[in-house]
Amino acid sequence: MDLNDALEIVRPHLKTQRYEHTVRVVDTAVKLAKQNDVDQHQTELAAAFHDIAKYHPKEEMERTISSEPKLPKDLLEYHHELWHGPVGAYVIENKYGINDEQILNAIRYHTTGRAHMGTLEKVVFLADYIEPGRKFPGVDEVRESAWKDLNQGCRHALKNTINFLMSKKQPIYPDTFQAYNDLTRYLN
Ligand code: DGI
Ligand code: FE
Ligand code: FE
Ligand code: FE
Repeated sequence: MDLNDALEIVRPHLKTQRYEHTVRVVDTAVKLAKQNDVDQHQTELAAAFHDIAKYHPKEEMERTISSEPKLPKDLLEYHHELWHGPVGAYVIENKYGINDEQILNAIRYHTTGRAHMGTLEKVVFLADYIEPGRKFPGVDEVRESAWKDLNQGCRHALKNTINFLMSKKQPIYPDTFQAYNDLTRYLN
């Protein structure tokens, strides 16, 4: 499967603006991958598929999470925005036959991050945050750190997300804190 096959598969799952976001994430992720010695083909597939479940019906995602033993049940206690990563990885593996664990993990953890992310996971996580269409407050500073250092960029994006969620009095998924703590322990 190449990038064009992946984009053709994902396109009907998305609205136009989400598809355009996906194409920009691919482009940004490939640039980050080149700087960080990550395989381009894996990067293209992970980025192309990362939001495949974004518009899948909530009820369907809830059923998948409840019935699939490998999916963490605690997701159901958190905002449904967090479901499309793990469910997307499940769909990609079971419906489209992709069994590259690095690609699946990059899709699975693209929203929350987690402790001990692999380099491909970091690339997709950060590309999703900094792609040129993003207008979050503080995103330019994250862009600057991202191009200097992948780990600093990820920590910066996590910090902004945690601050943003706290300011809205939203619960924060444990993987998000663990991703932040993990990066903070080995960065200064
Ligand atoms: O799917 P995208 O919009 O491209 O981006 P994404 O998958 O990173 O989703 C971003 C949304 O997820 C954004 O509204 C913030 C939210 N989010 C990220 N981490 C957490 C979170 N929401 C909660 N409640 N808890 C988290 O830890
Ligand atoms: Fe997403
Ligand atoms: Fe994200
Ligand atoms: Fe995205």
